[in-house]
Amino acid sequence: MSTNEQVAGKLEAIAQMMELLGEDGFRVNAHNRASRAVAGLAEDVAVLANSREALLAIDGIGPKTADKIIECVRTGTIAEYEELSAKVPVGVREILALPGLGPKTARAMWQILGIDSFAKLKAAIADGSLKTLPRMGDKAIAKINEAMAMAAETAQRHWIGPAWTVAQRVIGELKKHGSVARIEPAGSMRRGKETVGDLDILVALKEGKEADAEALIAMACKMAGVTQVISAGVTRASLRVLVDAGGTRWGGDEQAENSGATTAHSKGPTIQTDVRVVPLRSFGAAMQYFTGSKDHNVRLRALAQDQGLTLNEWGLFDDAIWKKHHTKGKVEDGTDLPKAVAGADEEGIYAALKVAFPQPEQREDRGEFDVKQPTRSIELADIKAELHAHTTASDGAMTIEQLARMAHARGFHTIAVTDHSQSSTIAGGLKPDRLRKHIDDVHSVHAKLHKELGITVLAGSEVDILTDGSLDYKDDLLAQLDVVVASPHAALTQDTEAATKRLLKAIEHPLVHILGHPTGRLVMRRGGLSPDMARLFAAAKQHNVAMEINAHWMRLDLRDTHVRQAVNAGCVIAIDCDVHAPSDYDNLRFGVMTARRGWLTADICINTWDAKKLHAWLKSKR
Ligand code: DGT
Ligand code: CA
Ligand code: CA
Ligand code: ZN
Repeated sequence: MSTNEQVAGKLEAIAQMMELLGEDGFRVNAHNRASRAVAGLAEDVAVLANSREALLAIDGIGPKTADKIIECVRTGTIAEYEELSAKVPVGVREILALPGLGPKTARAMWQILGIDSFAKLKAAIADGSLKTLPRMGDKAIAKINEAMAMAAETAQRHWIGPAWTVAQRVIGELKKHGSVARIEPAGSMRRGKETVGDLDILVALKEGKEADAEALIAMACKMAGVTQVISAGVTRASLRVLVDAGGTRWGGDEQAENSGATTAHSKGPTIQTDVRVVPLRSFGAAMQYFTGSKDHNVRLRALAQDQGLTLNEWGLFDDAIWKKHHTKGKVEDGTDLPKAVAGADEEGIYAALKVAFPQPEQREDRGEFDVKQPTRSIELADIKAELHAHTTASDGAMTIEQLARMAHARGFHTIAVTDHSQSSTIAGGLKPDRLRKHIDDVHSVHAKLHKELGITVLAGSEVDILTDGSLDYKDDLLAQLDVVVASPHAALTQDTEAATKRLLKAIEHPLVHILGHPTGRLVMRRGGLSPDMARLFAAAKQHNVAMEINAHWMRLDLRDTHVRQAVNAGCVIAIDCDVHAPSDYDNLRFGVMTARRGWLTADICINTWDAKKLHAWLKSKR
């Protein structure tokens, strides 16, 4: 976490605790303003804090808050923060952090009913005492229940993005051991779930090197980032490993720090990581077993039973042979296995059981056993265009040219520049005049780079869908854009009816190509809109609008189940990275995994089309 985030977090926490103690609104606001000012700084606050004048020159920072910032930079904390923390229970702040619950309510719960934890809040809902508070009806209580459920999930699970980074780091470290033949992540990570409980990493050692298992496990326990060895044996270890969510605008926030996943000495959130060494001839069986899902495995084992076979993490065996081996008292540690029907690779297991090979992302017992003629799932390498990207003109970190060169380096034939529209003021949305100039700029970069690299750079916009469903620019301006991504950004608590009407109106707009992050949800953070998806997909099909899977791991919107619904409804899909910074291109894999969880095939994803087909499709709306 950067110092800026730390300082901003402390100031915000001071403001919250003051509010909970019923302090003067003016002081509360001063700390909130200072917190936002620090969070928004492009410079390092630790450097700025060398000069009190420099701090005071910043809008939102006053003499008192300047001193606290200097104190925080020098000592790592603020005395007032520590004093307030002693007075306000952590649980009360967790309650305040629930979306939709304000300080007045949290304070009343605490002061009147003594509620200072989720447990007590749940009890007060159960015994009806919460209802005695002012403005606390059934609707408000339902909202609190929903928010608590989301917070409980947050405490135990991790976004796939940061978890992926940890898994890759661990795999990279362990690969350095010369005896490793195979090493891969299994579990929910391999299935591409939007959140991951723990990491399951499987290793097989080269033939003749099996005795190195213990050394490899010892190496795993000593890796950088390991904060705790929960257990370690000859062939497996359970570790807690630091999750580095830094470097992204979502990462390292306070809520994650306060969650149960934090180590006692609080270096930041950690994820449980199970490393298992399995025999090379069982690697496929172990991958199958530990990839799950549990529901999928239950079905598959039953199918094996029906065919007189036993399926376990060591392989697929003839029932009689396995039982005989078992009753002879041989230990199933993998060193002494009977002859298997299959087990070295997953494909062999599914083939022997006469089940069409399901992609890991499909293994949720959602119809994968009924597939007769498998279709090829979309793959990362199929994606040839990025159609939702931001530049320094709004809130992106790259210029048009940098963005386009990166897209070309990724092997894309097309990149669409879609900066924010005027209503997104915080994101630096473009007023119509600036957009007109920006279109010209994009076109000149296109002229240059198309000649040099052959890439097509399109001028577009991510246009806000306003509360009533109208778009944020007039039609004559929209018509000048090569690509229009229409997205909801504000008023994300609208009811289903209003949200459905709003999004339908955008889909029906003849100049819209793509509906961006349709619900506006943030994984484990914000529920977003809950429109009638069936109606949206039907309209999208009718009006030839692509529904976006926003690939950022914090969004993944459409989500997997929505994708499945959209595929069945027959509308086209876009998978976009919503690029703001260079590393955002890497999020594409999460969008593709979500697509695969929704059984998407490449042909109905517009980003896989060749340049000619894609450009013709875009022009059909002009
Ligand atoms: P997570 O970690 O909560 O995100 O979800 P998973 O799916 O990674 O679950 P996890 O880590 O508990 O176990 C990994 C896989 O191992 C799971 O998908 C299926 C398999 N597995 C683990 N324990 C059992 C079990 O008791 N029975 C069966 N059938 N499978 C299990
Ligand atoms: Ca797991
Ligand atoms: Ca596990
Ligand atoms: Zn957006």
